[in-house]
Amino acid sequence: MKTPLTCRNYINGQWLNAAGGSILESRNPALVDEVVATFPRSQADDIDTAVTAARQAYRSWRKVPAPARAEYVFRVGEILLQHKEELAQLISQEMGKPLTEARGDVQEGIDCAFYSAGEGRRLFGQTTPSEMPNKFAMTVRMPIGICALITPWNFPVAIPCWKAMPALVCGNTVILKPAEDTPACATKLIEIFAAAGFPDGVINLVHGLGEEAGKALVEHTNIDLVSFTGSSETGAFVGATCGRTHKRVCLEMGGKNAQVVMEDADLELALDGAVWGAFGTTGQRCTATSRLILHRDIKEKFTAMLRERTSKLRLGAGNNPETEVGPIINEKQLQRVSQYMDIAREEGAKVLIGGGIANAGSLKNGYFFEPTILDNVTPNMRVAREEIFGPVVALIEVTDFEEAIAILNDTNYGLSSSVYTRDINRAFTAMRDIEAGITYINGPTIGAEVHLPFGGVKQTGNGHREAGTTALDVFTEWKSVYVDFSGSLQRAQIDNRG
Ligand code: UN1
Repeated sequence: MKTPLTCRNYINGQWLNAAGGSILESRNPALVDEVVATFPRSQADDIDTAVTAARQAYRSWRKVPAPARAEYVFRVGEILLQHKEELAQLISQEMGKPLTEARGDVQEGIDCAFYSAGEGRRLFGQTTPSEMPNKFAMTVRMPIGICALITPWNFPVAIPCWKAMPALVCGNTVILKPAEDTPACATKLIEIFAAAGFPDGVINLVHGLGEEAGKALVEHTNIDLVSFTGSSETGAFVGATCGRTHKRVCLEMGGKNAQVVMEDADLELALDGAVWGAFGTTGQRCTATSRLILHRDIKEKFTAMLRERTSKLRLGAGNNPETEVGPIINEKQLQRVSQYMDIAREEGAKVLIGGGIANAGSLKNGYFFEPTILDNVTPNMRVAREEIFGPVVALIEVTDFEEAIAILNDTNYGLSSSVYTRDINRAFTAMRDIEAGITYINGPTIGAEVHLPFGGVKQTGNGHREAGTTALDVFTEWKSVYVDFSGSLQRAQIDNRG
Protein backbone atom coordinates (compact mmCIF):
# COMPACT_ATOMS: atom_id res chain seq x y z
CA MET A 1 0.00 0.00 0.00
CA LYS A 2 1.16 3.48 -0.80
CA THR A 3 1.80 5.99 1.97
CA PRO A 4 -1.10 8.44 2.18
CA LEU A 5 -0.51 11.88 0.77
CA THR A 6 -0.80 14.80 3.15
CA CYS A 7 -3.01 17.42 1.57
CA ARG A 8 -3.29 20.97 2.80
CA ASN A 9 -5.27 24.06 2.00
CA TYR A 10 -3.63 26.56 -0.34
CA ILE A 11 -4.33 30.09 0.79
CA ASN A 12 -2.46 33.21 -0.25
CA GLY A 13 0.36 31.14 -1.76
CA GLN A 14 0.88 29.01 1.36
CA TRP A 15 0.07 25.40 2.15
CA LEU A 16 -1.81 25.38 5.43
CA ASN A 17 -3.59 23.01 7.78
CA ALA A 18 -7.07 23.90 8.96
CA ALA A 19 -6.82 26.40 11.82
CA GLY A 20 -8.63 23.91 14.07
CA GLY A 21 -6.16 21.18 13.09
CA SER A 22 -8.79 18.53 12.28
CA ILE A 23 -8.16 16.17 9.40
CA LEU A 24 -10.19 13.79 7.28
CA GLU A 25 -9.12 11.02 4.92
CA SER A 26 -9.96 9.86 1.42
CA ARG A 27 -9.91 6.20 0.41
CA ASN A 28 -9.47 4.18 -2.72
CA PRO A 29 -13.00 3.06 -3.68
CA ALA A 30 -11.60 -0.11 -5.27
CA LEU A 31 -9.58 -0.97 -2.18
CA VAL A 32 -11.31 0.67 0.73
CA ASP A 33 -8.65 -0.13 3.31
CA GLU A 34 -6.23 2.05 1.38
CA VAL A 35 -6.11 5.63 2.62
CA VAL A 36 -5.17 7.79 -0.36
CA ALA A 37 -4.80 11.08 1.43
CA THR A 38 -5.42 13.03 4.58
CA PHE A 39 -6.78 16.54 4.23
CA PRO A 40 -7.89 19.45 6.40
CA ARG A 41 -11.39 19.56 7.79
CA SER A 42 -11.75 23.28 7.25
CA GLN A 43 -14.32 25.45 8.97
CA ALA A 44 -15.70 28.95 8.61
CA ASP A 45 -12.50 30.58 9.93
CA ASP A 46 -10.40 28.88 7.22
CA ILE A 47 -12.88 30.03 4.60
CA ASP A 48 -12.65 33.54 5.97
CA THR A 49 -8.85 33.52 5.67
CA ALA A 50 -9.14 32.40 2.05
CA VAL A 51 -11.75 35.07 1.28
CA THR A 52 -9.54 37.79 2.74
CA ALA A 53 -6.62 36.59 0.59
CA ALA A 54 -8.73 36.35 -2.54
CA ARG A 55 -10.20 39.82 -1.94
CA GLN A 56 -6.74 41.36 -1.45
CA ALA A 57 -5.36 39.64 -4.57
CA TYR A 58 -8.36 40.72 -6.63
CA ARG A 59 -7.41 44.39 -6.34
CA SER A 60 -4.35 43.93 -8.53
CA TRP A 61 -5.30 40.78 -10.49
CA ARG A 62 -8.25 42.50 -12.15
CA LYS A 63 -5.81 45.08 -13.55
CA VAL A 64 -3.40 42.55 -15.05
CA PRO A 65 -4.10 42.66 -18.81
CA ALA A 66 -6.33 39.78 -19.84
CA PRO A 67 -3.81 38.33 -22.34
CA ALA A 68 -1.23 38.26 -19.53
CA ARG A 69 -3.71 36.59 -17.15
CA ALA A 70 -4.38 34.06 -19.87
CA GLU A 71 -0.66 33.25 -20.16
CA TYR A 72 -0.71 31.86 -16.61
CA VAL A 73 -3.62 29.62 -17.59
CA PHE A 74 -1.77 28.53 -20.73
CA ARG A 75 1.19 27.58 -18.53
CA VAL A 76 -1.13 25.48 -16.35
CA GLY A 77 -2.04 23.61 -19.54
CA GLU A 78 1.61 22.99 -20.35
CA ILE A 79 2.41 21.75 -16.84
CA LEU A 80 -0.72 19.60 -16.80
CA LEU A 81 0.51 17.96 -20.01
CA GLN A 82 3.80 17.09 -18.34
CA HIS A 83 1.99 15.61 -15.34
CA LYS A 84 -0.86 13.98 -17.23
CA GLU A 85 0.05 10.39 -16.41
CA GLU A 86 0.82 11.03 -12.74
CA LEU A 87 -2.46 12.87 -12.30
CA ALA A 88 -4.40 10.18 -14.19
CA GLN A 89 -2.96 7.51 -11.88
CA LEU A 90 -4.06 9.51 -8.87
CA ILE A 91 -7.58 10.03 -10.27
CA SER A 92 -7.85 6.30 -10.84
CA GLN A 93 -6.69 5.57 -7.32
CA GLU A 94 -8.80 8.14 -5.51
CA MET A 95 -11.94 8.30 -7.66
CA GLY A 96 -11.82 4.84 -9.26
CA LYS A 97 -12.33 5.45 -12.98
CA PRO A 98 -10.28 3.36 -15.43
CA LEU A 99 -6.94 4.87 -16.41
CA THR A 100 -7.99 5.57 -20.00
CA GLU A 101 -10.90 7.63 -18.68
CA ALA A 102 -8.72 9.28 -16.05
CA ARG A 103 -6.36 10.41 -18.81
CA GLY A 104 -9.42 11.81 -20.58
CA ASP A 105 -10.33 13.73 -17.42
CA VAL A 106 -6.89 15.38 -17.34
CA GLN A 107 -7.00 15.95 -21.11
CA GLU A 108 -10.27 17.82 -20.69
CA GLY A 109 -8.45 20.12 -18.24
CA ILE A 110 -5.60 20.60 -20.71
CA ASP A 111 -8.02 21.36 -23.55
CA CYS A 112 -9.79 23.83 -21.32
CA ALA A 113 -6.49 25.56 -20.46
CA PHE A 114 -5.53 26.13 -24.08
CA TYR A 115 -9.04 27.09 -25.09
CA SER A 116 -9.57 29.51 -22.17
CA ALA A 117 -6.14 31.03 -22.64
CA GLY A 118 -7.11 32.00 -26.20
CA GLU A 119 -10.06 33.92 -24.77
CA GLY A 120 -7.62 36.24 -23.02
CA ARG A 121 -6.99 37.82 -26.40
CA ARG A 122 -10.67 37.93 -27.29
CA LEU A 123 -12.94 38.92 -24.40
CA PHE A 124 -14.76 40.88 -27.08
CA GLY A 125 -17.24 43.60 -26.33
CA GLN A 126 -19.27 45.61 -28.80
CA THR A 127 -19.18 49.10 -30.16
CA THR A 128 -22.42 50.61 -31.30
CA PRO A 129 -23.46 54.01 -32.66
CA SER A 130 -24.71 56.51 -30.13
CA GLU A 131 -27.97 58.30 -30.83
CA MET A 132 -26.03 61.55 -30.28
CA PRO A 133 -23.45 63.21 -32.51
CA ASN A 134 -19.89 63.14 -31.23
CA LYS A 135 -20.54 60.41 -28.73
CA PHE A 136 -19.01 56.93 -28.59
CA ALA A 137 -20.62 53.85 -27.09
CA MET A 138 -19.23 50.41 -26.25
CA THR A 139 -19.58 47.43 -23.95
CA VAL A 140 -16.78 45.83 -21.96
CA ARG A 141 -16.64 42.68 -19.88
CA MET A 142 -15.80 43.23 -16.21
CA PRO A 143 -14.69 40.55 -13.75
CA ILE A 144 -17.14 39.77 -10.97
CA GLY A 145 -14.75 39.46 -8.02
CA ILE A 146 -14.25 36.50 -5.70
CA CYS A 147 -15.56 33.25 -7.14
CA ALA A 148 -16.23 30.20 -4.98
CA LEU A 149 -16.01 27.01 -7.02
CA ILE A 150 -17.63 23.93 -5.51
CA THR A 151 -16.81 20.85 -7.53
CA PRO A 152 -17.77 17.16 -7.56
CA TRP A 153 -15.64 14.03 -7.39
CA ASN A 154 -16.62 12.47 -10.74
CA PHE A 155 -14.38 14.71 -12.87
CA PRO A 156 -11.91 15.80 -10.20
CA VAL A 157 -9.59 17.56 -12.66
CA ALA A 158 -11.76 18.58 -15.62
CA ILE A 159 -14.54 20.32 -13.70
CA PRO A 160 -12.30 22.50 -11.48
CA CYS A 161 -10.47 23.47 -14.70
CA TRP A 162 -13.73 24.36 -16.51
CA LYS A 163 -14.57 26.70 -13.70
CA ALA A 164 -11.22 28.11 -12.56
CA MET A 165 -9.63 28.73 -15.95
CA PRO A 166 -12.22 31.04 -17.50
CA ALA A 167 -12.79 32.69 -14.10
CA LEU A 168 -9.10 33.59 -13.88
CA VAL A 169 -8.79 34.73 -17.50
CA CYS A 170 -11.76 37.04 -16.87
CA GLY A 171 -9.92 38.68 -13.95
CA ASN A 172 -11.59 37.05 -10.95
CA THR A 173 -9.82 35.41 -8.05
CA VAL A 174 -10.98 31.99 -6.97
CA ILE A 175 -11.45 29.70 -4.01
CA LEU A 176 -11.86 26.04 -4.88
CA LYS A 177 -13.70 23.74 -2.49
CA PRO A 178 -13.37 20.28 -4.02
CA ALA A 179 -15.44 17.22 -3.13
CA GLU A 180 -14.36 15.45 0.06
CA ASP A 181 -13.98 12.20 -1.90
CA THR A 182 -11.17 13.50 -4.13
CA PRO A 183 -8.99 15.92 -2.13
CA ALA A 184 -5.69 14.54 -3.45
CA CYS A 185 -6.68 15.12 -7.08
CA ALA A 186 -7.60 18.70 -6.23
CA THR A 187 -4.37 19.23 -4.30
CA LYS A 188 -2.21 17.97 -7.19
CA LEU A 189 -4.16 20.16 -9.58
CA ILE A 190 -3.65 23.25 -7.44
CA GLU A 191 0.06 22.41 -7.08
CA ILE A 192 0.14 22.70 -10.87
CA PHE A 193 -1.68 26.03 -10.78
CA ALA A 194 0.80 27.17 -8.14
CA ALA A 195 3.72 26.10 -10.34
CA ALA A 196 2.36 28.33 -13.10
CA GLY A 197 3.25 31.28 -10.85
CA PHE A 198 -0.06 33.02 -10.18
CA PRO A 199 0.34 35.89 -7.71
CA ASP A 200 -0.49 34.88 -4.13
CA GLY A 201 -4.20 34.79 -3.32
CA VAL A 202 -5.37 34.58 -6.94
CA ILE A 203 -6.09 30.86 -6.65
CA ASN A 204 -6.93 29.28 -3.31
CA LEU A 205 -7.93 25.80 -2.24
CA VAL A 206 -9.95 24.98 0.87
CA HIS A 207 -10.72 21.37 1.70
CA GLY A 208 -13.47 20.10 3.93
CA LEU A 209 -16.98 18.79 4.16
CA GLY A 210 -19.79 20.25 2.12
CA GLU A 211 -21.92 20.91 5.18
CA GLU A 212 -19.06 22.76 6.93
CA ALA A 213 -16.54 24.35 4.55
CA GLY A 214 -18.89 24.35 1.56
CA LYS A 215 -21.73 25.88 3.56
CA ALA A 216 -19.47 28.55 5.06
CA LEU A 217 -18.27 29.47 1.59
CA VAL A 218 -21.76 29.80 0.15
CA GLU A 219 -22.92 31.84 3.14
CA HIS A 220 -19.88 34.13 3.29
CA THR A 221 -20.95 37.71 2.65
CA ASN A 222 -17.71 38.75 0.92
CA ILE A 223 -17.97 36.29 -1.96
CA ASP A 224 -19.41 37.52 -5.24
CA LEU A 225 -20.15 34.36 -7.19
CA VAL A 226 -20.67 30.68 -6.52
CA SER A 227 -20.28 28.13 -9.29
CA PHE A 228 -21.55 24.75 -8.15
CA THR A 229 -21.67 21.32 -9.77
CA GLY A 230 -23.35 18.56 -7.78
CA SER A 231 -26.65 17.17 -6.65
CA SER A 232 -29.98 18.93 -7.13
CA GLU A 233 -30.60 18.88 -3.35
CA THR A 234 -27.37 20.70 -2.55
CA GLY A 235 -27.88 22.94 -5.59
CA ALA A 236 -31.23 24.07 -4.20
CA PHE A 237 -29.52 25.10 -0.95
CA VAL A 238 -26.72 26.87 -2.82
CA GLY A 239 -29.18 28.69 -5.06
CA ALA A 240 -31.42 29.77 -2.17
CA THR A 241 -28.48 30.95 -0.08
CA CYS A 242 -26.99 32.90 -2.96
CA GLY A 243 -30.37 34.47 -3.63
CA ARG A 244 -30.64 35.53 -0.01
CA THR A 245 -27.10 36.94 0.08
CA HIS A 246 -27.20 38.48 -3.40
CA LYS A 247 -24.45 36.46 -5.03
CA ARG A 248 -24.18 35.52 -8.66
CA VAL A 249 -24.73 31.78 -8.92
CA CYS A 250 -24.17 29.18 -11.60
CA LEU A 251 -25.67 25.75 -10.89
CA GLU A 252 -24.99 22.51 -12.70
CA MET A 253 -27.07 19.72 -11.21
CA GLY A 254 -28.75 16.42 -11.96
CA GLY A 255 -29.73 14.68 -15.13
CA LYS A 256 -31.91 11.83 -16.29
CA ASN A 257 -30.51 11.58 -19.77
CA ALA A 258 -32.05 9.38 -22.42
CA GLN A 259 -30.86 7.76 -25.60
CA VAL A 260 -33.54 6.99 -28.18
CA VAL A 261 -32.99 4.10 -30.57
CA MET A 262 -35.36 4.15 -33.54
CA GLU A 263 -36.21 1.16 -35.70
CA ASP A 264 -34.11 2.54 -38.58
CA ALA A 265 -30.97 3.01 -36.46
CA ASP A 266 -27.63 1.31 -37.00
CA LEU A 267 -28.07 -1.04 -34.05
CA GLU A 268 -24.40 -1.88 -33.59
CA LEU A 269 -23.58 1.82 -33.43
CA ALA A 270 -26.47 2.46 -31.05
CA LEU A 271 -25.25 -0.42 -28.89
CA ASP A 272 -21.73 1.00 -28.65
CA GLY A 273 -23.27 4.33 -27.66
CA ALA A 274 -25.61 2.84 -25.08
CA VAL A 275 -22.93 0.75 -23.35
CA TRP A 276 -20.50 3.65 -23.20
CA GLY A 277 -23.18 6.18 -22.21
CA ALA A 278 -24.71 4.01 -19.48
CA PHE A 279 -21.70 2.25 -18.00
CA GLY A 280 -18.76 4.51 -18.85
CA THR A 281 -17.44 6.11 -15.63
CA THR A 282 -19.69 3.55 -13.89
CA GLY A 283 -22.68 5.71 -14.82
CA GLN A 284 -21.33 8.42 -12.54
CA ARG A 285 -21.51 11.29 -15.01
CA CYS A 286 -24.20 13.91 -14.96
CA THR A 287 -24.41 13.21 -18.69
CA ALA A 288 -24.75 9.41 -18.24
CA THR A 289 -27.44 7.53 -20.17
CA SER A 290 -29.91 6.39 -17.55
CA ARG A 291 -32.89 5.78 -19.86
CA LEU A 292 -32.89 3.90 -23.13
CA ILE A 293 -36.01 4.64 -25.13
CA LEU A 294 -36.39 1.83 -27.64
CA HIS A 295 -38.72 1.53 -30.61
CA ARG A 296 -40.82 -1.60 -30.20
CA ASP A 297 -39.70 -3.06 -33.57
CA ILE A 298 -36.07 -3.31 -32.41
CA LYS A 299 -36.64 -3.55 -28.66
CA GLU A 300 -36.26 -7.31 -28.34
CA LYS A 301 -33.26 -7.58 -30.61
CA PHE A 302 -31.51 -4.54 -29.17
CA THR A 303 -32.18 -5.65 -25.59
CA ALA A 304 -30.60 -9.03 -26.32
CA MET A 305 -27.56 -7.33 -27.85
CA LEU A 306 -27.28 -4.99 -24.87
CA ARG A 307 -27.64 -7.78 -22.37
CA GLU A 308 -24.96 -9.81 -24.08
CA ARG A 309 -22.51 -6.90 -24.17
CA THR A 310 -23.28 -5.84 -20.60
CA SER A 311 -22.66 -9.36 -19.31
CA LYS A 312 -19.11 -9.15 -20.63
CA LEU A 313 -18.14 -5.85 -19.03
CA ARG A 314 -15.13 -6.27 -16.79
CA LEU A 315 -15.38 -4.71 -13.36
CA GLY A 316 -12.26 -3.84 -11.46
CA ALA A 317 -9.89 -1.26 -10.10
CA GLY A 318 -9.20 1.68 -12.37
CA ASN A 319 -5.47 1.00 -12.55
CA ASN A 320 -6.04 -2.48 -13.99
CA PRO A 321 -5.77 -2.11 -17.79
CA GLU A 322 -8.45 -4.80 -18.24
CA THR A 323 -11.05 -2.82 -16.30
CA GLU A 324 -13.99 -1.35 -18.18
CA VAL A 325 -16.20 -0.42 -15.23
CA GLY A 326 -14.66 0.89 -12.03
CA PRO A 327 -16.10 1.14 -8.52
CA ILE A 328 -18.82 3.39 -7.14
CA ILE A 329 -17.33 6.34 -5.30
CA ASN A 330 -18.29 5.47 -1.72
CA GLU A 331 -20.37 3.29 0.55
CA LYS A 332 -23.26 5.74 0.72
CA GLN A 333 -23.59 5.87 -3.06
CA LEU A 334 -23.27 2.11 -3.30
CA GLN A 335 -26.17 1.69 -0.86
CA ARG A 336 -28.20 4.30 -2.74
CA VAL A 337 -27.78 2.50 -6.05
CA SER A 338 -28.61 -0.76 -4.32
CA GLN A 339 -31.82 0.69 -2.83
CA TYR A 340 -32.98 1.68 -6.29
CA MET A 341 -33.10 -2.03 -7.15
CA ASP A 342 -35.73 -2.56 -4.47
CA ILE A 343 -37.61 0.48 -5.67
CA ALA A 344 -37.47 -0.84 -9.26
CA ARG A 345 -38.79 -4.26 -8.28
CA GLU A 346 -41.54 -2.82 -6.07
CA GLU A 347 -42.75 -0.73 -8.97
CA GLY A 348 -42.84 -3.66 -11.36
CA ALA A 349 -39.62 -3.24 -13.30
CA LYS A 350 -37.57 -6.31 -14.08
CA VAL A 351 -33.87 -6.61 -13.34
CA LEU A 352 -32.67 -8.13 -16.60
CA ILE A 353 -29.04 -8.35 -15.64
CA GLY A 354 -26.96 -7.15 -12.71
CA GLY A 355 -28.84 -5.55 -9.85
CA GLY A 356 -26.48 -6.39 -7.05
CA ILE A 357 -23.34 -5.41 -5.24
CA ALA A 358 -20.41 -7.19 -6.90
CA ASN A 359 -18.09 -8.84 -4.40
CA ALA A 360 -16.45 -11.78 -6.13
CA GLY A 361 -12.69 -12.10 -5.64
CA SER A 362 -10.87 -8.80 -5.31
CA LEU A 363 -14.10 -6.86 -5.90
CA LYS A 364 -15.00 -7.50 -2.27
CA ASN A 365 -12.33 -4.97 -1.30
CA GLY A 366 -14.18 -2.13 -3.01
CA TYR A 367 -17.54 -0.56 -3.73
CA PHE A 368 -18.54 -2.40 -6.87
CA PHE A 369 -21.99 -2.68 -8.36
CA GLU A 370 -22.96 -4.91 -11.26
CA PRO A 371 -23.80 -3.14 -14.52
CA THR A 372 -27.57 -3.29 -14.49
CA ILE A 373 -30.35 -3.25 -17.06
CA LEU A 374 -33.89 -2.61 -15.84
CA ASP A 375 -36.58 -3.77 -18.24
CA ASN A 376 -40.33 -3.12 -18.37
CA VAL A 377 -39.82 0.39 -17.08
CA THR A 378 -42.64 2.86 -17.54
CA PRO A 379 -42.14 6.62 -17.58
CA ASN A 380 -43.74 7.22 -14.18
CA MET A 381 -41.57 4.82 -12.21
CA ARG A 382 -39.02 6.39 -9.88
CA VAL A 383 -36.19 4.61 -11.70
CA ALA A 384 -37.31 6.45 -14.86
CA ARG A 385 -37.50 9.82 -13.10
CA GLU A 386 -34.78 10.05 -10.43
CA GLU A 387 -31.06 10.33 -10.96
CA ILE A 388 -29.38 7.13 -9.74
CA PHE A 389 -25.74 7.98 -10.56
CA GLY A 390 -24.56 4.44 -10.98
CA PRO A 391 -24.25 1.72 -13.63
CA VAL A 392 -27.99 1.33 -14.12
CA VAL A 393 -30.00 1.86 -17.28
CA ALA A 394 -33.80 1.68 -17.62
CA LEU A 395 -35.41 0.39 -20.81
CA ILE A 396 -38.62 2.04 -21.98
CA GLU A 397 -40.50 0.83 -25.05
CA VAL A 398 -42.22 3.23 -27.45
CA THR A 399 -44.34 2.80 -30.56
CA ASP A 400 -43.25 5.82 -32.60
CA PHE A 401 -40.88 8.75 -32.82
CA GLU A 402 -43.30 11.30 -31.33
CA GLU A 403 -43.81 9.14 -28.30
CA ALA A 404 -40.05 8.69 -27.96
CA ILE A 405 -39.45 12.44 -27.87
CA ALA A 406 -42.38 13.02 -25.52
CA ILE A 407 -41.01 10.46 -23.05
CA LEU A 408 -37.48 11.78 -23.41
CA ASN A 409 -38.83 15.22 -22.45
CA ASP A 410 -41.01 13.91 -19.63
CA THR A 411 -38.49 14.61 -16.89
CA ASN A 412 -37.59 17.38 -14.46
CA TYR A 413 -34.09 17.45 -15.86
CA GLY A 414 -32.60 18.45 -19.21
CA LEU A 415 -28.86 18.00 -19.56
CA SER A 416 -27.96 15.57 -22.32
CA SER A 417 -29.91 13.55 -24.89
CA SER A 418 -29.28 11.32 -27.85
CA VAL A 419 -31.15 9.93 -30.83
CA TYR A 420 -30.01 7.12 -33.07
CA THR A 421 -31.72 7.22 -36.46
CA ARG A 422 -30.76 7.25 -40.12
CA ASP A 423 -33.70 9.48 -40.97
CA ILE A 424 -32.57 13.07 -41.49
CA ASN A 425 -36.06 14.43 -40.88
CA ARG A 426 -36.27 12.73 -37.52
CA ALA A 427 -32.77 13.90 -36.64
CA PHE A 428 -33.68 17.54 -37.26
CA THR A 429 -37.02 17.18 -35.52
CA ALA A 430 -35.17 15.80 -32.50
CA MET A 431 -32.71 18.70 -32.53
CA ARG A 432 -35.65 21.09 -32.49
CA ASP A 433 -38.00 19.38 -30.06
CA ILE A 434 -35.79 17.83 -27.41
CA GLU A 435 -35.71 19.81 -24.17
CA ALA A 436 -32.05 19.54 -23.16
CA GLY A 437 -28.89 21.60 -23.13
CA ILE A 438 -27.07 19.00 -25.24
CA THR A 439 -28.37 16.77 -28.02
CA TYR A 440 -26.34 14.14 -29.83
CA ILE A 441 -27.37 12.57 -33.11
CA ASN A 442 -25.93 9.07 -33.54
CA GLY A 443 -23.62 9.55 -30.57
CA PRO A 444 -23.93 8.72 -26.84
CA THR A 445 -25.13 11.19 -24.20
CA ILE A 446 -21.62 11.55 -22.76
CA GLY A 447 -18.62 13.25 -24.31
CA ALA A 448 -19.11 17.01 -24.38
CA GLU A 449 -16.19 19.05 -25.76
CA VAL A 450 -14.80 22.05 -23.90
CA HIS A 451 -15.34 24.68 -26.59
CA LEU A 452 -19.10 24.21 -26.66
CA PRO A 453 -21.53 25.39 -23.99
CA PHE A 454 -22.21 22.80 -21.29
CA GLY A 455 -25.31 22.86 -19.15
CA GLY A 456 -28.95 21.96 -19.01
CA VAL A 457 -32.50 23.18 -18.97
CA LYS A 458 -35.23 22.72 -16.33
CA GLN A 459 -33.96 21.55 -12.92
CA THR A 460 -30.52 20.66 -14.29
CA GLY A 461 -29.35 24.24 -14.17
CA ASN A 462 -30.26 27.85 -13.66
CA GLY A 463 -29.78 29.15 -17.17
CA HIS A 464 -26.00 29.36 -17.28
CA ARG A 465 -23.66 27.41 -19.51
CA GLU A 466 -20.15 26.39 -18.57
CA ALA A 467 -17.33 25.93 -21.09
CA GLY A 468 -17.40 27.47 -24.57
CA THR A 469 -17.54 31.25 -24.88
CA THR A 470 -20.60 31.07 -22.63
CA ALA A 471 -18.26 30.52 -19.66
CA LEU A 472 -17.32 34.18 -20.09
CA ASP A 473 -20.93 35.12 -19.42
CA VAL A 474 -20.77 33.30 -16.10
CA PHE A 475 -17.57 34.98 -14.96
CA THR A 476 -18.04 38.53 -16.23
CA GLU A 477 -20.62 41.25 -16.11
CA TRP A 478 -21.22 43.77 -18.83
CA LYS A 479 -20.47 47.43 -18.47
CA SER A 480 -21.83 49.92 -20.99
CA VAL A 481 -19.49 52.85 -21.55
CA TYR A 482 -20.46 56.16 -23.17
CA VAL A 483 -17.83 58.71 -24.17
CA ASP A 484 -19.15 62.14 -25.10
CA PHE A 485 -16.63 64.14 -27.12
CA SER A 486 -19.03 66.91 -28.15
CA GLY A 487 -17.94 69.21 -25.34
CA SER A 488 -21.53 69.98 -24.40
CA LEU A 489 -24.31 68.36 -22.40
CA GLN A 490 -26.34 66.08 -24.65
CA ARG A 491 -29.52 64.72 -23.10
CA ALA A 492 -30.47 61.27 -24.32
CA GLN A 493 -33.99 60.80 -25.65
CA ILE A 494 -34.44 64.60 -25.49
CA ASP A 495 -31.80 66.55 -27.39
CA ASN A 496 -32.00 64.46 -30.56
CA ARG A 497 -35.80 64.55 -30.74
CA GLY A 498 -36.25 68.30 -31.37
C1 UN1 B 1 -20.11 15.62 -15.55
O1 UN1 B 1 -20.42 14.45 -15.49
O2 UN1 B 1 -20.41 16.40 -14.60
O3 UN1 B 1 -19.77 15.26 -21.38
C2 UN1 B 1 -19.30 16.17 -16.64
C3 UN1 B 1 -19.17 14.51 -20.63
C4 UN1 B 1 -17.90 14.99 -19.97
C5 UN1 B 1 -18.21 15.86 -18.80
C6 UN1 B 1 -19.13 15.27 -17.81
N1 UN1 B 1 -17.11 15.70 -20.93
O4 UN1 B 1 -19.56 13.38 -20.39
